[in-house]
Amino acid sequence: MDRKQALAIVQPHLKQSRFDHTKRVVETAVDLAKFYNEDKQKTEIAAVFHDYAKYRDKDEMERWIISEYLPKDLLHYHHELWHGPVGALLIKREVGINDLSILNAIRWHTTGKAGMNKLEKIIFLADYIEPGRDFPGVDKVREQAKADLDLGCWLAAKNTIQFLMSKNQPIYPDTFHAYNDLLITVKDKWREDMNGK
Ligand code: DGI
Ligand code: FE
Ligand code: FE
Repeated sequence: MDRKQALAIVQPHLKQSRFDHTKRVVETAVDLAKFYNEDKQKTEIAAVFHDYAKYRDKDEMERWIISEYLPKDLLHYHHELWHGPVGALLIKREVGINDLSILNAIRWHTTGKAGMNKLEKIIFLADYIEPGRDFPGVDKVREQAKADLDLGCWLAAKNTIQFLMSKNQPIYPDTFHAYNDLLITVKDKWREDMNGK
């Protein structure tokens, strides 16, 4: 499946504005994939389908979480978090994509998690920094994304946590786990830098 075919499959599932966002995420993710040596085709497909389930009915997503092997604690958090894990499941079922690395990148794209691999980090970050985003602090994250993938993801997780806290919103534990895990990596690099200079 190439990018064009994938976009044609996803389009009917999205509003125009979400489809435009998706195309920008694809461009951004492919850019990062080139920069960080990730497989271009996998990156493209993961990016195209990352928000596949964004407009599924809340009750339908709830039923999938209950009936399938998905983390039940999701039900105690905002339904905005469900479209990643449910999306991964539905893309496998409805589109027939079986590549686990693609499915996992989609699954974790909203919350992140500890121990993300390169493709997971690229989709997580591209979704945050695509040129249509105007989150507070996003320009700094864009800058860092090209300096260091882990630093970019860490800043994105940090900003999201700060934003959600400022709104007194609950935060899914995997987002904290992503933040903590990336912080260790980032700190190790800072230490190396300081020793090397
Ligand atoms: O689907 P998108 O709008 O492109 O972006 P997304 O998949 O990152 O999810 C959207 C929102 O989910 C994001 O703006 C913040 C919100 N959200 C709610 N609770 C949490 C959360 N995001 C994270 N990372 N962790 C949470 O616990
Ligand atoms: Fe999303
Ligand atoms: Fe998105």
